[in-house]
Amino acid sequence: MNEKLGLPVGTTLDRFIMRKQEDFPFATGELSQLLRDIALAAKIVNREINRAGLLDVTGAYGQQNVQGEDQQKLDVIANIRFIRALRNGGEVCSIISEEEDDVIQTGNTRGKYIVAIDPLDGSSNIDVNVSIGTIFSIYRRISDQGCDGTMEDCLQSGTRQVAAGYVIYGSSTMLVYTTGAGVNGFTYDPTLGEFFLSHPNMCTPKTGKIYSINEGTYNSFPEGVKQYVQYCKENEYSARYIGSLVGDFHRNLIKGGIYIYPATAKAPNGKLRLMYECNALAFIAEQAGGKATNGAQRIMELVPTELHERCPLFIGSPEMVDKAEEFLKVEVAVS
Ligand code: P6P
Repeated sequence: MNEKLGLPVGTTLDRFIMRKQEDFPFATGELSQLLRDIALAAKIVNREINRAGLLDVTGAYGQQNVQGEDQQKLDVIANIRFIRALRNGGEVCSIISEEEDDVIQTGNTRGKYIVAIDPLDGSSNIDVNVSIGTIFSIYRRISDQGCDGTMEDCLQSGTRQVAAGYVIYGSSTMLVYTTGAGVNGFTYDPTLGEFFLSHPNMCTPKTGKIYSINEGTYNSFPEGVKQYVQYCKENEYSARYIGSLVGDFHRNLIKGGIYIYPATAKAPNGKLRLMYECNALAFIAEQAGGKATNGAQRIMELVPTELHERCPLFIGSPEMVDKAEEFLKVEVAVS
């Protein structure tokens, strides 16, 4: 009985960040503080999501974002929470948000970092209690401190990310992030208001039997994607698609699988956004041993030209992404 008394509660996110900072002798703590600012906003958004049915925060906000998508009330709330946390934290000079047409200048002209964020992805699922998420990328500014961030600061390739991650508001709330030295997952304990390390050194299986794609748009898929979907059916893979990228990605990261959002008739460049969805998850996937491409090129090597540009996404277990690309190459060869 005695051995059960006083068991350690585990490693908090704060302590983990501080320990990792010690691994970077020249680290001055700004990135650590920035990660804490994101975690704080995630705790606040988590609280509002968990009470969504009790507060008047479900349903449509009544406006569309720059993407022409109907904003949900929680989209707007999450956007406010993350922008406020990043502005007040002082480490970020500029923010690219799915919910904002233009770059948000925080006024922190000494801030060394840029954040690209989807404050609440999959928000159409809020009203039906399906997992949703926040996705973020962190870049170091290129321009000198002392002024607002520039467009060059904002439009950097994914290979220049210094950190990236997501929060999944699901059966439990988790924050999963990388600074380029592996992927670690933290589970939120609302009774203590802390994230605790629960998934150290996350590695994705090299292959799997789960494929995630919206087959409702099958008829307009590129031929190679149609061939790969048929290959999955012939091999009796499991089709798992919940309409929430973070939920599908997180499941596939742990169990092995592939998520595909290809070019379609309705979305000729795919639906997902390069700066604040694809790059962040590509960094996580690669750091966990996975792969992320647009069907031909590594996502993180794509050179962005617009804040809200879209790209096709093939992401997950490396052998599954390779197999999908084999079918796409055959399509190109015969076309
Ligand atoms: P569709 C949510 O809007 C989202 O950006 C992702 O979270 C999700 O995977 C995808 O779009 C769903 O799109 O066209 O299949 O409904």
